[in-house]
Amino acid sequence: MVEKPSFYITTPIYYVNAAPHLGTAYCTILSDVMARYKRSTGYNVKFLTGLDEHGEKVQQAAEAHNMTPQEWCDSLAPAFHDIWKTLEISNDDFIRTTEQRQIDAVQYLWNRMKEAGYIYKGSYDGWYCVPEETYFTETQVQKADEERHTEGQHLCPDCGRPLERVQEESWFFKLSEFQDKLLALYDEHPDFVMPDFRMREVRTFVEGGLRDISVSRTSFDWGIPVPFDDKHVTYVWFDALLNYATAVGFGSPAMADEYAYRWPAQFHVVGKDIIRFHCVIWPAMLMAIGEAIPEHVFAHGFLMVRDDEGKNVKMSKSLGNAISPKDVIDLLGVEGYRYYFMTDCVPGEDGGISYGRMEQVYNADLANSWGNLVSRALNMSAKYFDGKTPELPDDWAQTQNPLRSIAEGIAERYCASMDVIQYTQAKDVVMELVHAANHYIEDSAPWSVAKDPARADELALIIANLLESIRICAHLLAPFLPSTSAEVLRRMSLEDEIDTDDLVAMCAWGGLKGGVTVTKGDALFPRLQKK
Ligand code: ME8
Repeated sequence: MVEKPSFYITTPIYYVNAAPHLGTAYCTILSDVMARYKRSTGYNVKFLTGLDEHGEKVQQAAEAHNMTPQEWCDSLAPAFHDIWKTLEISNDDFIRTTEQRQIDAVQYLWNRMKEAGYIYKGSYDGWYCVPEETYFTETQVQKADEERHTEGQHLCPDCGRPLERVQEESWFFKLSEFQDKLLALYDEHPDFVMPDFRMREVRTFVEGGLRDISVSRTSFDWGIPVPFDDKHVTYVWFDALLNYATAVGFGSPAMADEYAYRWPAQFHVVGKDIIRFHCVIWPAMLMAIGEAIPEHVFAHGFLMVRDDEGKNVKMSKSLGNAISPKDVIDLLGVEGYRYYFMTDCVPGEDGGISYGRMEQVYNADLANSWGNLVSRALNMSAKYFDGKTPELPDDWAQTQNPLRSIAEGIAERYCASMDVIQYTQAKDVVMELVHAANHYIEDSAPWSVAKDPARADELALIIANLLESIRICAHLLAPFLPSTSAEVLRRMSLEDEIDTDDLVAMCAWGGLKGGVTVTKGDALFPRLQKK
């Protein structure tokens, strides 16, 4: 048997400084849709998410709650597991950086780095932003302070929060030696960073020159000890980035086959805030120890809240405009939630979200179009064909009709968008068929055809064309609406098609089963009423 190709996709591992929020859920659903889509197109997928549990930020959050860092992490981890389960996240693994596998891998990394000659001991004297877990030089801070007129206060150039002065002995990683190699990587793989405009930003940054980075700390102890210098703990990002390799067996002799099969990853999905770590530091770390570089880093934008004047503002608790995942689930249900964020926010760009828009998208696409189509077609089939799909002649699928024309090549067009995470476009491809099918009902008026027994074959064909369109759309919508699609297929007695691994073949016109039970069922997406 030929082994399926591997597709390895990851989300960032989230800090356990607070409960999961809409932004972390957005990134995780984005990755989940890709994982589900790839499973349906014949890949053996590994989808990883997890938690970033070390570092000063987590230690401070624990102290603020009178807990040890480990107790604090253990107390928050279930909230992440729960929300991912609720949101139908299909991850195959969940890594926590306090697990033994990560400690072993990070210590192995240190030894490999030392052997390769890319680390050295020095002393760090500069600024540190704890919320961002990022170092800044004197010059960077001065420049940002001047621009912001901070009146002598030193604030983080990225997030604007107060900085900490750090003066300590530290191990350094020779990042400065990787400028040319990184530029060569970007030249050879222009889609290493997606979308394009992010690739250009990364290149410009690297062209500006790279400095060695401090990768260990001595002023606190919540981290993985450096194996040959136990006064030092690993800088949280040097630890966190490695999680992607750890989870597929980096450094573990027992997992050598798995590592060979899975590594490098196909996609790291991250937010735009952590691009430099993933597109500069991470590939340089891998180059230093001679490991393969991941194929793509996809950077998504941030969720912004649309205010009353239609302007996008950052979602924040202090502005009082933060929306919690639970609020959205209460309004739209889990499937409506997934559909809204995946099809209405353009991946890669900042997304302006609002309750008004959520209701609009839900009602227009899910209640009035998709839900309504399924309900009308299934009802008519059950009503006119005695609770069944119509009995069909062998050649029924050869007959030309407007739906069949749209369905031809639909899976290929959809895949072209899905492969590059253009979900909004992929959704438009499917919706074209959904809308056409709704129009087809009006145009063909099955209720009048049904009145004339002489037109029974015509009626069977109309209903078959509708059901076949629904079958295809259910498959294509499955990554966004997994439960709904499974339910639609079950209602048409097509349970064996759920979880297909050959989407394109599955979407070829003509797969409908004739003469099998059809279940009407409840409305899939009841219309939201204006409050
Ligand atoms: O950075 N809109 O973890 P983190 C969309 N531990 N996405 C958002 C968002 C928003 N408003 N706010 C956050 C870390 N995110 C590190 C990662 S990986 C080796 C280590 C998402 O908990 C976005 O994907 O701060 C961002 O990159 C991620 O949450 C940061 O999560």
